[in-house]
Amino acid sequence: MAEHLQLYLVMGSQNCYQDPIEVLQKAIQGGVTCFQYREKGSGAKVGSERGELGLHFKEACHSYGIPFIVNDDVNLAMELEADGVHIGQEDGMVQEIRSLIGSERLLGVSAHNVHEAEKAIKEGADYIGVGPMFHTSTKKDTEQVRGPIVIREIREVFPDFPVVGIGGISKRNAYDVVSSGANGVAVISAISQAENAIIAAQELKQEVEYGVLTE
Ligand code: 3NM
Repeated sequence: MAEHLQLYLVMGSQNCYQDPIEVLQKAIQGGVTCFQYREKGSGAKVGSERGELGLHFKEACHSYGIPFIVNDDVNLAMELEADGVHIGQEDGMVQEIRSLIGSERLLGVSAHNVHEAEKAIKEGADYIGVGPMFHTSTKKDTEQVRGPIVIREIREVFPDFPVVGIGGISKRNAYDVVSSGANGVAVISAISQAENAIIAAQELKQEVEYGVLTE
């Protein structure tokens, strides 16, 4: 799991200035190792269009051999035969979601501090997403920014559990997140709104690799 978290792209059509499928394909070519379909917020597709786009995303992920995870929506994840689901603190009980998706699918959980991390891990998460690392304008209802220090705090208690940082991460600060102990970085805008998603992913990947070396 930890390897998949190196460069994790989270995205829906509402995050893109260019064709979302092309953005995803380029991002994977540039080095993205995992993808989360997060069709959410203003301008997001609903109903059958949401499902159809998800299917295209899944095909793109699988043609390059990376996991396809669905944000929040267990029904959509099952319908699309996704590789996993990612849930927030408010999206339901970890154990309950686990019983719905089975042991084969991945379950990611957002955590904002050591306490939430501990709970998610004990309840059976496969990885945790910790944020916000930095200020972000992409998600409006984030918790207070405490930065990569939270990753260090979680690492002290769970030295080996798969952890990815999220929130305001760019090529300028990805190194700080990984050198603090995260297995990788999760981004929305740094790739989805880049002029060239291939280059954006390559540059981020380089910072992650550098961070892993000096951790
Ligand atoms: N979750 P960007 S921050 C989806 O803190 C999400 O849990 C967050 O977008 C959290 O990479 C965030 O554009 C948005 O800052 C990340």
